[in-house]
Amino acid sequence: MGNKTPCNKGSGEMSRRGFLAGTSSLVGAVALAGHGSAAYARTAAVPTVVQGLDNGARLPVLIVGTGYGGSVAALRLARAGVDVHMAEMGMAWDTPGPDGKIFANTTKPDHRSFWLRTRTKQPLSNFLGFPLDKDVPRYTGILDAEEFAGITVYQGRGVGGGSLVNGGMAVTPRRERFGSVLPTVDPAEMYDVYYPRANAGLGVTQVDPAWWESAACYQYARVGRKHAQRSGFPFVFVPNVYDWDYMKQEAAGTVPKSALDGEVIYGNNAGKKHMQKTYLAQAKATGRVAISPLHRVTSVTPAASGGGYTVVLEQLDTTGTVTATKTVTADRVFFAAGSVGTSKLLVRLKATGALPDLSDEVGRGWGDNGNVMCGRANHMWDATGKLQSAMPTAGIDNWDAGGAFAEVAPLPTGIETYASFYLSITKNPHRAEFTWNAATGTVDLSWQRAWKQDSIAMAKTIFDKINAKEGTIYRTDLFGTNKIWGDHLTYHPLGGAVLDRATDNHGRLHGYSGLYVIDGALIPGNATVNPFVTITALAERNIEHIIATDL
Ligand code: FAE
Repeated sequence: MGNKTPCNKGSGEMSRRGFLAGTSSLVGAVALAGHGSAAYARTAAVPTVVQGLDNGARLPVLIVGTGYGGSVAALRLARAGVDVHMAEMGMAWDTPGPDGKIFANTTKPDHRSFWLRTRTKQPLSNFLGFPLDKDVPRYTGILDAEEFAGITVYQGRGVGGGSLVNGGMAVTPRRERFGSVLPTVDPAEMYDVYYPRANAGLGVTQVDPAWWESAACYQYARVGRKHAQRSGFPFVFVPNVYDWDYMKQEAAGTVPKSALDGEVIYGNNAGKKHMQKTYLAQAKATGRVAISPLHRVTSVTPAASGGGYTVVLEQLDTTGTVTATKTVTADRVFFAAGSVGTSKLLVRLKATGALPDLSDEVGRGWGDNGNVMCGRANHMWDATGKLQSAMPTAGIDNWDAGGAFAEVAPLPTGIETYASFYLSITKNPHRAEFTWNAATGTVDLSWQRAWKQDSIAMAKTIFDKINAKEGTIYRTDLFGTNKIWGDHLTYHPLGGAVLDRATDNHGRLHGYSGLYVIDGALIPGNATVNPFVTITALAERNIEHIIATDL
């Protein structure tokens, strides 16, 4: 397949540190440089979004949020004959900007990249000693870096939720580990019915191994495999929702590049099957699903008369200013605002008296999926490739022995970095709680930065050994200066309205009939792998039961 990156022959004579020093002047130009691209023709079909949510409307079902849980609920309810309205605080992401593209490039963040920030907050904040963040106009952009006292939680904002910004890694946990993920759910029904249903609905497939072995854009992953195997760690291929045929055409230069142009955390203009192309497209096809983007739900309380719930929504413009406040009545409300969104909303509604009878378990059991990041500096003969597909395909599984599953992640800077980069998911035991802070009128999260030390220790069971075997060192330039570990963040918030604690065993909130949680808030803090397949499968399980018994 074309675009093979030439090996940097002869460069082994240079020392690694010499290289790092020598290239530092390139960073501003290269790591921040855009990948020039011609006008882009949109290839994706997206659902028609209905803007018109009328003040005073009466709705059979309102779904708060349009990520994995919300989209599953919308499709299944609509197919069961129920009219559904979805409120989404983020944008529709169906209209190209002035550059002809819907989404911004990872190496060139702009106003579209961040949710209501005036300066970017990139997960990898530095490169070769240089800070990467820059000023951007405040806009309802796609990636929210939500800051709590001890952790920054990255989340997708827009129709499709996290599916818009994530790496597409679609991992079903090993069955023998499922008991720790969702202890009250029967593994047989999940592995026989709901995981297969979720994988099919999401369009999950595996990269063609023969192509992978020769593709220049996966040289970084092959180096990751070599190092893992030489240290005796199991290396596993991981499915993804990316369209591999499209990626092959990207590599051949016959279609506009997306994953091979580094696109991922600010959206993919092609190739990735995010929810707008899968569940939401099918939901739209029923004719029963309407979506209101830039509508943020702020209150849910029992209606004064006639049953159901009074729901208050703020309509936003793209600066985040509230332009209208609407009040509707919904017979049923599904909370699908993501682990953080749902938890914050429920904790506030309970504390402020809108839903006082919610369980005391609301807000508890939140975890970061044990996320911790690091990079390793390879020798010059182990180039990882200047062309790196932004879609990961593989991981190192040391869960049983060391409590860590490490995704071999891309570092798509457009230059040869000689770096291997990893996002580890670890068996971190700590769980935090969301609480209402009446003084500030906000919801706090009790996560402590020091708790990440457990995750670091688990990740080190893999990377200390690989470094010792390979004679290599950790990168210290990616998360600050002289800082090895990305221990300040998570991509995988889970919990806060845990299944069979804050809700019954199918997501019905205790205390109120007709209120449900159907997103990552149900999972008690750790999925042992990347979480969206489990969130989707659990939503499939719960909505089937709810449709059969409640509707
Ligand atoms: P989510 O997808 O977050 O959807 C919630 C939606 O609700 C969002 O669109 C919000 O804007 C919206 N919302 C929130 N509050 C309100 C409100 N008050 N009113 C109206 N709307 C609201 O929830 N997971 C994987 O399995 N594999 C990966 O490769 C992977 N990579 C990731 C990379 C990045 C950079 C990030 C940020 C996440 C990644 N994840 C990955 C995590 C994954 O995207 C996440 O677990 C799911 O998106 C969570 O799904 P939920 O349905 O819980």
